[in-house]
Amino acid sequence: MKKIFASVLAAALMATMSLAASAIDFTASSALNNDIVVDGEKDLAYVSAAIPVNAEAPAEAAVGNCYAAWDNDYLYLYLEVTDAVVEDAAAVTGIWSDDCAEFYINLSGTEGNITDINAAQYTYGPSFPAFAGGGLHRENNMADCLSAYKYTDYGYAVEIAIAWGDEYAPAEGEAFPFVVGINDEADGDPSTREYQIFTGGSAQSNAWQVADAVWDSLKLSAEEYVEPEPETVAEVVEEAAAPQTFDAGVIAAVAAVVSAAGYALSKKR
Ligand SMILES: [Ca+2]
Ligand SMILES: [Ca+2]
Ligand SMILES: [Ca+2]
Repeated sequence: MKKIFASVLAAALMATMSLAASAIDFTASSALNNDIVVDGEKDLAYVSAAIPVNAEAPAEAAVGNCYAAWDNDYLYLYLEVTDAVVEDAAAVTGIWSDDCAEFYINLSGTEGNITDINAAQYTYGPSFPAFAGGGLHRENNMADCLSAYKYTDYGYAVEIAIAWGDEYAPAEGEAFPFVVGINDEADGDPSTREYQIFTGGSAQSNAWQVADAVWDSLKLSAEEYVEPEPETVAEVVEEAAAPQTFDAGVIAAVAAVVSAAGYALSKKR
């Protein structure tokens, strides 16, 4: 009897754990005090932890790391995709069966079909002339969104800025349902998709239709890029001396003396 109870308990625990594992909390850094340029290059303002897009991915599938940031106008998303074979621009037919990324947001505060609530799927890939996807938020705000891509030695990178729209006011500490997916065309036939990999795994494969509780989430944090401290006197002296033929020991000694003098001076004041 005890044994049965223990195994039932274990099963219940496993179910709880797998449920918890299906929705992941991610973070967007603040770009309120830093500029982001939507150009396919990773800006310094993307300081929050990478959002891995690799759940349940077979070894040969395209996977990626996404970085998110926010300001009062946009949600910025920069995604580096490792894709062994990225189709030529000429082969792109432009929809979900090609090499591209899918970014999902639900700003409605409720669950439902993404065509009925303030939610969206923004689909974008290398050589895409515009966003594909769906949802009410996309319909209302696509004209104000920005996008860029570049091909890289590991695959490609895409960067998009999703305009928040009139119905959502971003604020530090706010969180909303969010998913990232990667479509991978891998067999030379752009009419078929070989892999589709999400942040939350196969639980997200219906995200293109329904925004529900299995979506992951994104929190707008206060984390931000901070300029490094100005160089110390010792570092400036060291740099100025570097191209010359002075002995390194002499330079270090001079730097130490200057630094010590500065310290003594500041102590006297
Ligand atoms: Ca950029
Ligand atoms: Ca591919
Ligand atoms: Ca294919």
